[in-house]
Amino acid sequence: MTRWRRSPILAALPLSLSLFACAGDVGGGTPGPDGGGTAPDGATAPDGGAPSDPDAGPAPATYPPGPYGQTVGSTLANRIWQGYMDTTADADSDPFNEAPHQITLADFYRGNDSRSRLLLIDQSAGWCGPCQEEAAVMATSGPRWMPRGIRFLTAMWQDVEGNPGSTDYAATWGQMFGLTTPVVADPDNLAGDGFGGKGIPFYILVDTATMKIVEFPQVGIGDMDSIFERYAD
Ligand SMILES: [Ca+2]
Repeated sequence: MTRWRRSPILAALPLSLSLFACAGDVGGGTPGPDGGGTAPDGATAPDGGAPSDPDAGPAPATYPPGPYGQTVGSTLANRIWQGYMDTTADADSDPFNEAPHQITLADFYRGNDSRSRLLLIDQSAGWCGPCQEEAAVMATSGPRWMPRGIRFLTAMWQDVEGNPGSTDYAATWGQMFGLTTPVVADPDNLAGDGFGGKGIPFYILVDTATMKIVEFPQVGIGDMDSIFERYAD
């Protein structure tokens, strides 16, 4: 898998993507991520009798205790983003026809998602060609593996011009590649900073039973099937 160094290389930008991003900018000025208020933490289940029922709505988030770290084998500290993940607000599996909302690592922890087995965090940037290729792979890999407990989270570090990722751009990215997996804005580099990765896309595999880092894969998503199979239902 090709990785790009962590700096924008605008000259290599495909024209189609550039035009798409420009079109997306026209409608700028939408509310920032902080105005949300749709955090899942306070959601109440429709009945109190089946807390483990995945259809009962999000239970109060729990998360493994520390100590936390950022190396293989360490427990990853919980992280909070704003972005898109399909909810039970509608019957489809499109994350992007709903308002942006808070998404945390706790959402993928098996204590809160009983079907969850493994999480692939993919930090990408709009200017990164290999990130675009990998997003196209995720569009098919996601629906294939999600039913077997493999979870995916794309964190958009920067947009196509190297600006900090926004929820608007997270939606642009997800819709551009037809993703059904969550996409968040990562302007603070929470999915990259501190892990020692020098290239992008940057991947972190997390065992969601413990939220411990399994590895930082050096291969593309299309070559992760054998890893997924080890954890899948
Ligand atoms: Ca939806």
